[in-house]
Amino acid sequence: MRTEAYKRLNGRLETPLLITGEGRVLTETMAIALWLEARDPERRITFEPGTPEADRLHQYVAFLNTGFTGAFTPLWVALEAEEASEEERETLRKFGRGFVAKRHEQLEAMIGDGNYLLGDKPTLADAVFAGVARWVDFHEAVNPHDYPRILALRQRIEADPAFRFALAIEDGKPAIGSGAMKGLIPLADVLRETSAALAA
Ligand SMILES: N[C@@H](CCC(=O)N[C@@H](CS)C(=O)NCC(=O)O)C(=O)O
Repeated sequence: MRTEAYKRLNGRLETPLLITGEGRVLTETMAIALWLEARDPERRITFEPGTPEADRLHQYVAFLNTGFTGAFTPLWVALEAEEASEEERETLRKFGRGFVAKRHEQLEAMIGDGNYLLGDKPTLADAVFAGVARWVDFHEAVNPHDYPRILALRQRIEADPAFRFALAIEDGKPAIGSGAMKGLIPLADVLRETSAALAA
């Protein structure tokens, strides 16, 4: 990802990044979420724009993408800042753990009695949640058992065959999905083809 080729697609060198069927590049989680919403007329993972359910979906995705995700920043910096002293790293870790705990308390209070964030079917909000919630294990930021609703939601999503399929693909392991995924293209090929298309 930290290459000149990737930089041409996203100058901020961040994921996620979507290349549409027409070859347009779209970055930023919220923009990609809204792109998906606009292409989900059957409302399998979203709700009809303008309805209270759609507003709540946007609220969840925004909270997860800003406050919840952002809380982990000091922990990532503690891990990645090459010039930081051990004392600075410990300070960052302390603040990071505090921020992550606060956002967990807030999310725990937001979660209702449904099986998923917005009732009884998994939506885009659950997908965004699942992508970030697992950072807790990596950083050992909080004790997951202190947040039983969040833990139960994670376990429910992580048991879903679609989640397990995505995880296997991410890990390069063999997996059988529903057939919706058409294939996996090496990043180098994507970058070469997209950069050439953008330059043309
Ligand atoms: N505002 C961006 C933030 C994206 C972001 O923070 N991506 C992280 C991974 S989830 C990243 O690519 N970090 C690059 C790095 O750490 O080098 C969005 O919502 O898409």
